[in-house]
Amino acid sequence: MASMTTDVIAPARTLRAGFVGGGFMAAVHSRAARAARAELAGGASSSARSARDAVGRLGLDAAFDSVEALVADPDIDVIHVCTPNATHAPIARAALEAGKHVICEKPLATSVADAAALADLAAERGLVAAVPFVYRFHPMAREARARIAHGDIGRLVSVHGAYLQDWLATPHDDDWRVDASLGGPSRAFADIGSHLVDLVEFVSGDRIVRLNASTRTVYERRATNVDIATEDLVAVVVQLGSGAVGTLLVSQVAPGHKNALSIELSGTDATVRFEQERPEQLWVGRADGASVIDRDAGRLAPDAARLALVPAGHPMGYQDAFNAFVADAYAAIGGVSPEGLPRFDDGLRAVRVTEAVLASAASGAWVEVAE
Ligand code: SOE
Repeated sequence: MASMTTDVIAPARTLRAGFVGGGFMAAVHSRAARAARAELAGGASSSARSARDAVGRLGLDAAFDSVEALVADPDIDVIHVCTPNATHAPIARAALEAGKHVICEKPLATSVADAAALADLAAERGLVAAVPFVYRFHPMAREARARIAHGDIGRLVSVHGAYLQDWLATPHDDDWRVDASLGGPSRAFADIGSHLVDLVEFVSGDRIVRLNASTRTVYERRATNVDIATEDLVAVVVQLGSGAVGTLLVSQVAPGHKNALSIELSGTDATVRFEQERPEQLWVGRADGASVIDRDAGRLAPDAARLALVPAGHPMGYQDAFNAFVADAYAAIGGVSPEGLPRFDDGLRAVRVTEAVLASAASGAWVEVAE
């Protein structure tokens, strides 16, 4: 068997982690924190009662009556923010002001002004502040990035990305995210388009500089929400700094697609394609034929190999990527600087692109994306 990296970077010391929220994402974060050998010190939620419920389900040490009590606890090192989007900014700000490191769910904030203020505050205080753009932590996404950086595809000419889901595909499907007062003015793009933009920019090493977007709200009424203004789907044409062009399709109403994030980058010599639902492989196309590269650590770039925890043929997935992200964020708290850790600046970047998408959809015009 080929030699392989045995672990992602181990945390330098035992960290004490606190969690805000008790849903699907809090469960994913707490599993990752446990895998990174943190102490799961406690949790807070929208009420003392829901905190007790979340703490019981997630197996945390203590329930805190309020978010204020959690962030004020001097023994807690890092706060994971896993609440509805509109509350991310105030909770992350309170945690940073209390001197805590923060891992905050995306979108980092529901406006550029709030996201920029958070990125500035984290930098001012010298705290680690990370956003879980976890698809960066699939070994084969890193392999695609390493090959592009090495010049293997030639000059980048086009990008083709999609993020398709169907959990809101019928009018009976409903969720807090459709309500702009909880989820923010953008829904599908802020929720999953943000991952797509982050992955395209991370893997390509290029930046979207201009875009033209169309949004659609297919259902303005759902089971409980009415007068829904947030978008179900978005189609975007993009121009990148290098001169490459591309298209992005983001939909939460695409029947049959569960979590179909895919990116395809074509250069003058080759195309690479990564699909999140098939993360064990990378497709590489050339004019004289295509090949499928397996996640075999001994044959991968070092930055991809270090994330390969088990030998090829033993599938890794979403939770592994999440665990690697949290392990790297904790390593950063321990003083190292892991390659490719998504920080609040990257969270801000995604919010900027989201605002440009909404502005373009409203005006019909091309919009420049500010750096
Ligand atoms: C729901 O759309 C969701 O859980 C997103 O919020 C996550 O960021 C994405 O990774 C999977 O889908």
